[in-house]
Amino acid sequence: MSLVEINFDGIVGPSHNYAGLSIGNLAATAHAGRMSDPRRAALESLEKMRRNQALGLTQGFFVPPPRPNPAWLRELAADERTDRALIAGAWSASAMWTANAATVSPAPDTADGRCHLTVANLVTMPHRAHEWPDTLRQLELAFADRQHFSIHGPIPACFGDEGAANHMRLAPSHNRPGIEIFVYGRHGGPFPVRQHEQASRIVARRHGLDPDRVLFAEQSEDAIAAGAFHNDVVAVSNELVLFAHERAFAEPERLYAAIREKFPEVAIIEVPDAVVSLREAIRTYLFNAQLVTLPTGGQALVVPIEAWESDTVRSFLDKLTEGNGPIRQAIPVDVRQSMANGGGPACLRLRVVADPGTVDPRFLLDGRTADTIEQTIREHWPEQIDPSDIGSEALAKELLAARSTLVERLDLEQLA
Ligand code: SUG
Repeated sequence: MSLVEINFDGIVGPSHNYAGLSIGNLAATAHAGRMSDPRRAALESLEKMRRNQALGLTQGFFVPPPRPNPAWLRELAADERTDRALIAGAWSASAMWTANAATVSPAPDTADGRCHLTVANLVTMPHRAHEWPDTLRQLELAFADRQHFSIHGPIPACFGDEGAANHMRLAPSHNRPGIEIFVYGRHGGPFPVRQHEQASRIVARRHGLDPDRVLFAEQSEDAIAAGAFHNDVVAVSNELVLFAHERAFAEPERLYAAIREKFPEVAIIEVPDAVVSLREAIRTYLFNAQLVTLPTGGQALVVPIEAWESDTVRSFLDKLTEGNGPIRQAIPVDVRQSMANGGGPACLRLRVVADPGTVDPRFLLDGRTADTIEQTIREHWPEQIDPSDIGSEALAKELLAARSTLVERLDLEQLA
């Protein structure tokens, strides 16, 4: 059995829009009311998948859930008197950010030798709190092989859980035992804390992780207050590399010491505030990069184009990749439509370490599937959604039909 890292990207749904629903996510609130381009958004994210695959990486995907969510609108007893923000919540395409779909503990880390996934309850933001039932159905289908995977439902709603966006893993290679780091928030200044400590601890226990190989670290209040609503906006790890902003964690030295105790050979690349300020790091999403191991050796950082276009960040990246360190290459990608809602390259993917042969092949990308997805997007995704269109019955029908066409063409009618 060969365990590799598979990145499951969320195909951007046809309802992608800018309703500004995520308080504390500065990009999303700054773009509230702007016209969105769902077709472009979906094509940008598909292009990212194709490019990563061309690097020799294994690529999977999840399909968007039905939006506007008919079940959620029924539960809200929604009618013409209902608050517009609640209606917009039912229309959100936020499931595209699959880093928030689940927390994943690969088989080499768990007591029963299976890969464990806990679907994230996302309870802090109403527009995301109704994602998990559809996500769970999809995880149960994609990872139906019970010999290799164990899927857990959401943890109790009193503890906010936002999935892999607040979880990092360090291991000598993906297929060897590692340590798992759970990052939670306690204080967020003016903004809500979305990952609760108890949620992280419950996930670690459910997954059967060895307590000696688990670390819990508090995210710094500064980071959340500056707009890093998830840890993956200020830190990312891969194999034995941790790339983080100086102000990412409440007690960085303590965390780094605990990591070094387990893996003395770890490379911790901490970016000082004086080199790239927290504000610039969050504006450009430098850390919301995909840090990947290339089949040719060495690691690459797949960064948003916004980071590439910032003089400060670019000169940092040039120095980083010119040096003799583990990160050899920076690769810019254009996911501007997603970025305008606060979702960079790393938000758009869920990392699962698994043998691709144990995953339902309908969720793995190949050239033909990518062409089918592209054609469906070009034919059925709207070119524009004006936030004032949200609530329109005619548009709702069109969006649900577009999503159904995709699901049928991918032979995923179970998710209809
Ligand atoms: O939860 N934006 C998402 C962005 C998620 C980014 N994910 C990671 N960092 N892993 C969020 O804030 C905006 C949607 C809106 O406002 O309509 C939104 O939900």
